[in-house]
Amino acid sequence: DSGKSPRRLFPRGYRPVLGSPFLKLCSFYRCREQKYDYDNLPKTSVVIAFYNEAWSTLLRTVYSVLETSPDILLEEVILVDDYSDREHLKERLASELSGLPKVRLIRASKREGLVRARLLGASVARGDVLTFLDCHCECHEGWLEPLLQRIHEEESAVVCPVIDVIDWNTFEYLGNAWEPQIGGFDWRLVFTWHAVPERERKRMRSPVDVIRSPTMAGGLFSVSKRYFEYLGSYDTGMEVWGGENLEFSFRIWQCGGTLEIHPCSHVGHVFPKQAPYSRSKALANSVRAAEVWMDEFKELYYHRNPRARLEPFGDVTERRELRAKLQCKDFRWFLDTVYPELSVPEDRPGFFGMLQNKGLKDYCFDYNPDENQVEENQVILYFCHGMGQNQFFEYTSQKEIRYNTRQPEACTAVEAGKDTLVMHPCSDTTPEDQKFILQEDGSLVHEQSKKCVQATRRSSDSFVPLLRDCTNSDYQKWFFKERMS
Ligand code: UD2
Ligand code: MN
Repeated sequence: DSGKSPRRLFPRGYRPVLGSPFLKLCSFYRCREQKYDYDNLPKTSVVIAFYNEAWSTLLRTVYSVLETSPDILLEEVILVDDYSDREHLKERLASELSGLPKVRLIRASKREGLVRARLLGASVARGDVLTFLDCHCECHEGWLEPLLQRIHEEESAVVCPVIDVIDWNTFEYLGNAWEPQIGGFDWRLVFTWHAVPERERKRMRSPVDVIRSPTMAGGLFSVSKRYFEYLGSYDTGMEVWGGENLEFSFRIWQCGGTLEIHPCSHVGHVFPKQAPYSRSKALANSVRAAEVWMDEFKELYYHRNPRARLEPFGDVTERRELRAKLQCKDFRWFLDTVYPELSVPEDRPGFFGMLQNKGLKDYCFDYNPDENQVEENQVILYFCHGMGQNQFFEYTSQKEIRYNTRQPEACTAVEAGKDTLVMHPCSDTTPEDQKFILQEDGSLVHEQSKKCVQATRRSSDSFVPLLRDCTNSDYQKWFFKERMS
């Protein structure tokens, strides 16, 4: 944040890294050959909401839009200040921008959060297409044309660029070494990235065709202004940050639109390691999305995040009315048709939640994929906390003890000759070493070895489940509990 005008903080003539899979290579060359119908493409208003952003990243975003967008396609750049209080974003920013063509700065009169800040920008936009960007981006040559071309062809398409990575420490444009990834979510309603599935590769007519994506990351996309309004723009009951990306994604698909990523459009983004504001509203926002769009599947979310069920989420009547008015499809249709890769838990009553021991009271199965545990991927026992997450397991009708809170899903297994419980990838047909029988009396028998899972001391203050010869001990008795009582 040196204070100097960053005329060119981004590398000139940057080209994405080659050497990755087929699709990427083909699209790289084919994208450069694309011809666009400039005279007939719609013009766009670029809307950038910001809250307390650093000077250099904010200006880098603005200058890169101006330098990479063909004049004829760019109506204006609307910066929306979401009631920032940092000094450099006051008069100094206004004067920096005042000399720039097409750039408008508007300010919220109170903190609105990103949803209402973006809508404030959209409400004054004059272009036919709205293009939303985060305030720490760098647009890459040729980023805009494919987005507008696609919307010109199909008004109900909502189109995202490929999001390249800008390094959080060095601000270097790292690009995207692999082919584009698409968006999904896990059952905590956290956004996830995935490889393009085989069925989608088959559907694509060429390497420069759009890639359909079940969800979007949220920050970077173009949408016809008229279609955005038809779809009900955003849920204005959502505060600050989070949840609006999944809500909008569900709504686009369920109400008849398509959500796509254009492999020829690239925009870099600084993925924040920490945000300049609290993100505690994300939970309520996600609950609003679940309550309006997910039908009975919202229960799968509540099971994995019991706090969500208790979170006050305000009134969603109007959003439900919108759903009825637009005659949107149900969530089962979305899962079956748009996101068949997502495995849908069974959650049979009595067979999900904390897996608690009877002898070692208050201790539960616990699996933390992020933490380096004594043995890799080992299941441990920890004080039952009732918060779902790392202590949420599901016993399936396929006899698996599944961890399906996050992706990738994992299944409890015992390797041949060992006595520790570890998590392995699940598969469509359950491997023998992943089968457990939960008996009426609470015994948990590993089917292959015929041994019982027993709560066992590992050190003075830590416990693990291990396979032992079956006895009638309470340390070998287990039961599922949905919440703390
Ligand atoms: C991702 C999205 C982001 C948004 C978010 C979920 C990308 C690259 N980013 O988080 O756009 O969808 O998921 O909500 O897809 N802002 C305000 N007011 C606020 C808070 C934020 O104007 O109260 C602005 C902020 O300055 C930024 C944008 O909203 O321009 C998104 O916020 P972020 O960059 O902190 O979110 P990010 O990228 O972690
Ligand atoms: Mn961002």
